Amino acid sequence: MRIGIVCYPSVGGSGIVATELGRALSRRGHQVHFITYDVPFRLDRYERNVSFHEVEVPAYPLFKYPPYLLALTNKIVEVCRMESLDILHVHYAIPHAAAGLLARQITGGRLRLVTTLHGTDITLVGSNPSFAEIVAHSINQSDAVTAVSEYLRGRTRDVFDISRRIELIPNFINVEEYRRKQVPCLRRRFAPNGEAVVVHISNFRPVKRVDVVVETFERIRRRLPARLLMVGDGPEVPRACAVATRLGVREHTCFLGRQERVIDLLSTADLFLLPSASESFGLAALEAMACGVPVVASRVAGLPELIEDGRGGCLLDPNDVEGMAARSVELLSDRALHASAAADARRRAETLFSSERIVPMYEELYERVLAAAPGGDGGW
Ligand code: GMT
Repeated sequence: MRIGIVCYPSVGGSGIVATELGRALSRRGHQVHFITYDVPFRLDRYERNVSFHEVEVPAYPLFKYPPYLLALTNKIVEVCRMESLDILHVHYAIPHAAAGLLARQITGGRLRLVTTLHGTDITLVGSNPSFAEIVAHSINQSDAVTAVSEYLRGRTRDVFDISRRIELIPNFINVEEYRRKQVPCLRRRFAPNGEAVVVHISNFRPVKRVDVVVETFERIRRRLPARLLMVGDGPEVPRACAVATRLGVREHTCFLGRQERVIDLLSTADLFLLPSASESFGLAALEAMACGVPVVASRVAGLPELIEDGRGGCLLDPNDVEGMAARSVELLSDRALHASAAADARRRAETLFSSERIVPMYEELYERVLAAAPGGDGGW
């Protein structure tokens, strides 16, 4: 198949999933065309069957807001004509699904539009009255729609008037690439005296509750020696730093900023903290699990679909900081318990969320959509 993929190329779960999907599809013999405003950040080397088409948004003094939607639509149309795309798969509804619809209309032909909903495109941003009508319309008019968790599928139906079937296809990970490695030099650098290493990775937005990460860590440190690695960048970094200083754990906390390759860092970690207010899926937690890192997280949104409480991780009320710290200390102070949680986490990633299991679901969806009449219901 000739498949166009639209996504946000910056660091973020939806872009990572779209890029990994494209790479996996190309290895399975499909022609994949990324149509994005920058090279997706995990697309860092030449890959057979993969091309990149840059969306350039022209600046003009009249434009207070750069017309990204129009430039993207125009590029999709160009690529569709040049490469005879069969499928356009857009990740993150805003504004990618609307661009896809418009491009399908302009090309007037056989292009089929698949939209994958990732989370905040529905929960935080999409439900904003400024976007709700266009998001609902784009979902209803796509040839097929997928959501990354049962939670997100339900929320989408609750928030919008949806007539279209939404398929559940969970996020996935390349479990061959994401596995624990030996990195003794990093371990020595971050935990020179044998401290426990606690990690958090995110885009440091308010929904991630990075202040709670630091508060939990401070409570862990009251009971055992530990270091905290904060990986990623975003608006809440200064707040997390201020909380660490106020609680007296700043010197035990490393802010590492944006990191392209997190496997080495996760291989150094003993525990992953994710006390988010909401998480449609929680891809960063899956990356940790694949590297054999137990996860302590909030029992909210899609996280219970990813993490099994008591096996490879723990789920707690998002406000139960003391509970999160207590469960973390339990895991970090009992070697046998930790080893079995690490093995459970890895096993769950392998059995339920491997690319071998999930990528064929997308292929099968594309085939059904191509076999159905245009504007049909994805072959159902
Ligand atoms: O968190 C965001 O706003 C960014 C968004 C993204 O593009 O990474 O994250 C969402 O999509 C990810 C990939 O499907 C999910 O793993 C995240 O849970 C989801 N974020 C939220 O629901 C808050």
